[in-house]
Amino acid sequence: MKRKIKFLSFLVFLFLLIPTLSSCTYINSLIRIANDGETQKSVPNTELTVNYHFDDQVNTVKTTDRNRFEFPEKPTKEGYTFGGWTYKDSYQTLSKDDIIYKTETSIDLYAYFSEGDKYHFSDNLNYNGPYFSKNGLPSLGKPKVLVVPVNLGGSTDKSSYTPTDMTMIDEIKKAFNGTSEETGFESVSSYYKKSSNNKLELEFDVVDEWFTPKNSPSYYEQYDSKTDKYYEAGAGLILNEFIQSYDSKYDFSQYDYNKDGYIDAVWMIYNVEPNYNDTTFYWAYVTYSQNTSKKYDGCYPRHYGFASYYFIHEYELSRKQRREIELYDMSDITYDAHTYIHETGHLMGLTDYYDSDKSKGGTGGLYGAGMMDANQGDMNTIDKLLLGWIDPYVCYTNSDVVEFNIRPFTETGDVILISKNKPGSIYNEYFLLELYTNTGLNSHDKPIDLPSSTLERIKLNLENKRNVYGIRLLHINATTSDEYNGKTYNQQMDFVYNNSTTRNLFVDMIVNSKTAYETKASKTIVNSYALITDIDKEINLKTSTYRMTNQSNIFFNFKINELTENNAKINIIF
Ligand SMILES: [Ca+2]
Ligand SMILES: [Ca+2]
Ligand SMILES: [Ca+2]
Repeated sequence: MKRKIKFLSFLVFLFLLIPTLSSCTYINSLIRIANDGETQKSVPNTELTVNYHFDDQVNTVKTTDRNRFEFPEKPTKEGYTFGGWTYKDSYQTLSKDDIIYKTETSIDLYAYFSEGDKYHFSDNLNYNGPYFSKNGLPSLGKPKVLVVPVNLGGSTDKSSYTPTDMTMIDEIKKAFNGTSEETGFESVSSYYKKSSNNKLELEFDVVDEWFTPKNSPSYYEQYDSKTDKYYEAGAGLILNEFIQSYDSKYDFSQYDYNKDGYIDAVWMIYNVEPNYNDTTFYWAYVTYSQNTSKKYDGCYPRHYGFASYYFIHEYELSRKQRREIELYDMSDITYDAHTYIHETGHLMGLTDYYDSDKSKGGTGGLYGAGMMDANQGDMNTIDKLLLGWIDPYVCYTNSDVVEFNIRPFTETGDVILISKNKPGSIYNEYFLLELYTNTGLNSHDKPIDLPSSTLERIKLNLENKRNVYGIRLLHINATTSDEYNGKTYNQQMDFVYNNSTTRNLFVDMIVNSKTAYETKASKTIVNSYALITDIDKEINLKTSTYRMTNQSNIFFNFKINELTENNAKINIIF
């Protein structure tokens, strides 16, 4: 659900052992490299000379027909991994299209090598993850997802929209499938394509009419808190009604991308304003139906998202309702998909990282940073690792390689996973170290004038100035529990730790202040201390008061040998 309150429905769902997840609010980005192919241009009809630089050698290749251009065979180098061809002093790995459309007739390309091996973990949320993500939305490939406009009677404020207008459906289409330019930030689809570096291309089929459930809206709203032989939220009833009545029109098996017998996900967008005072029904959330009474085209309906159409215009909505202040500038967003993007993260099994229960659990966390915390910016390192989008460098005590050259995480996926012992799985305790930059998907969601406390919270790495960069270090404990449905059931998933109620957190950002004087962050406010930028100085973690989950000291220090907005040279010291 959205950040806000969540609390109410959170408890209800938790009690009934129904996984419900959450959402929040915003993003947008300066697209450093827009590769969407929106600009139609033709391949120049000129010969192309490419000088390939590899160590001290230069290999020149001429191509007469640019359409037949191919990169040469990958160069090899002992102890290194070839990461692609780039321009000089650039971290942008180039594609064929990046080259052939160039108007220049001669180009110099440089081989990019990473030191040490990247490590591909075979486990991820969809296959080996916690219970919630089972039978959910795949995070790799090209799944298709149905989006159902649901008529629940319409807006309470009809001044600007007719509640079952086709215009609204067109806007839903923009929010889910639109381009960066059309939305002002990203659509759900364009966001995930960028964030996953093309590993996830979601296509949303938006139903071209409003589906009206057979009972009155209040029936579903009230049903939400009732139990049955299986638990079903009111929105789940609507889902099942829809599937039943559209069975003849749709082959639902096309929405089961991973062929596990469950429709991967269904989004329902209703035409009533969200209720900021009671977030149990008219809100944004993700959960699943437990109704397995009938298969449709060989599939059960299962995971679904439920959210108001009006989140597309939350900027106007929140100003009007004075309930949720904007955390950053949304005035340039035409169709705001932040809420749907966050919730779609839940459909793939990601959890919320904000603290939904202040009375319990440890302090710290991400302080608002990231899409699964305050609905802003790119997904974090841990998210992309869980979703199977990145291959980290792995470094552990006794590693051969302890020096790494990493490029901006948001644009390249470069990250160092630092573990005490050689990790066999991502479901473990470790640290993730990245070069954070406020570029790409991190570039839009910058703070606006807010009450100072909120501003401080959200300012984290997102100062409204150019070229914010530095090292971000996250402490992760992604241990899973076997006891789903049991006593150790935590939050909505069978991860042992979460960022709301457990003493040790699932993900905790190591900020300067923590290494200096805090055990676990006792402060919930951090600002410019969020990024570590000290060069040529050993960052002393081993003797800090910060503790691992088992209360032992941190097992490594590190040193930043070089730091620019394009790359960082990091030395891990065990
Ligand atoms: Ca059918
Ligand atoms: Ca499926
Ligand atoms: Ca808490």
